[in-house]
Amino acid sequence: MNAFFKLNIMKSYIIAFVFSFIISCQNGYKDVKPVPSERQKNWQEMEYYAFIHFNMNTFTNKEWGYGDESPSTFNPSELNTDQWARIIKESGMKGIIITAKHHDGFSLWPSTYTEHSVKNSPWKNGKGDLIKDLERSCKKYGLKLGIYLSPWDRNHPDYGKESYIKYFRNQLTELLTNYGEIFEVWFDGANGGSGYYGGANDLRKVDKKTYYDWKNTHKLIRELQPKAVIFSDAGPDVRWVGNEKGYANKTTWSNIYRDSLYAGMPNYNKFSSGQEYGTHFIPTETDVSIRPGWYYHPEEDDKVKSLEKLIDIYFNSVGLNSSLLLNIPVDKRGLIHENDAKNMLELGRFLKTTFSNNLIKESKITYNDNNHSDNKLTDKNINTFCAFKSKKNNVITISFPKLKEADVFTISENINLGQRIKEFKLEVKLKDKWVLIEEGTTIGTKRLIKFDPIEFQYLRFTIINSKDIPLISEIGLYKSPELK
Ligand code: FUL
Repeated sequence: MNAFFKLNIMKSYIIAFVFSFIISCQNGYKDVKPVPSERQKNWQEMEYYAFIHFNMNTFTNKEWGYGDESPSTFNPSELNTDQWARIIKESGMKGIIITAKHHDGFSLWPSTYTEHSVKNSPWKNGKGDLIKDLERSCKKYGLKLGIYLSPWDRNHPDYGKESYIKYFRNQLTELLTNYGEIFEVWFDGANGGSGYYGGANDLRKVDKKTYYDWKNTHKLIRELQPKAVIFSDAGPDVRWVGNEKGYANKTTWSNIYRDSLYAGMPNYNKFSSGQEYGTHFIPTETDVSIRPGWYYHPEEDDKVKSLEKLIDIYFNSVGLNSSLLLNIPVDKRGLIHENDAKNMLELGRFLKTTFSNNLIKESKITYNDNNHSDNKLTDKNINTFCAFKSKKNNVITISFPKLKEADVFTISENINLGQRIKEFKLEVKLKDKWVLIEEGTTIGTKRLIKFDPIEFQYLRFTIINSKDIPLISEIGLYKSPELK
């Protein structure tokens, strides 16, 4: 290679290096990979949204239908998607994910690819389209719409064969082209087993790793709905928290070694806290039902989770670097039951009141390294943040001119530049002594710390250890309303 050629290669290396450095630096701070995609950033802002399990099982009083149910069984008497959307909106949620098709294969829209759908039900004389109704109601109430399409179909004769994948993608295409913008596509990990399968009544097992050819299904979704996040145990955008109780892990890294995961894998929950050095950014979603079952069962009318329980779930999901997908089992009438509505609305009011007044705005904020300007931490903008100078022992101190009562502390990292914090503690000064309120590990998008109401003048938050210099976007201190 001659000298001229070598020089040119070196030049292009230098240009590429400078260019990638510019790209990876925002506001002068280098990101710590992996970082969220645009669609993940938008999704992450939603925090709290509804799941609706309403389908054939609502009418057969089951959790999992076999696939042999007659479409004539689906017959809600007062179905009103506006009622769902109004209550969900008033409860403070940002969207709705609907079970368009559950494992029994019944489709809530008049799919052209199957007879097993609302088009053969008595509801609206077979002229109804529940997904269309819901799309309209979501628009009316300013909510986003998401779709649950079960990969497992116990009705379809081809389930287990290659031809079923074509059917699955055809249905997906209908859902992703006819109902406006979809914010999330939800794929269940439960698949393969006994079923009706068009009358075969047999057992069909599939290789969960390979059968669905997920790579090409994801490609299709990206083409049809580029802004939608895709959920499954393995992501690629949002992953399962690993339990259905409503509780995220105390340690939750959004980073994970994605290639070690697949949907429906055994012992999934072992991976649910993520890994500090995971290669992909895939935050968790916490799904839980407001009742014991996912579907409506009249015998559970008095088993709706209480306000206290729902608050605890909210703080342990949204407050642990996850999102909360709260399931509402719509009843046989096609309405959110009064008992569920009551507790959902109470939670909405509680959250609204709690987070309406950030007491930190009345305080003076100081930092151990004097490197910051205050208002960045309370402006509700993730892109304005405080960067510390070192990775260890950074302290934010909050001082009030006189005693203040509070019981909730919140803190957020600028995850757009990568999740970093791995150890922290929160203390308040009582009678000249620092008293520990909470110590923990990860923060990520949001950490909510709830403690017994306490009066104090000084509070300090110490970021003990961090992967790289911590970038803090927001902090908050609140006093929640008393529960009656
Ligand atoms: C599970 C399903 O099998 C349940 O029926 C429900 O849909 C839940 C959200 O996911 O895996």
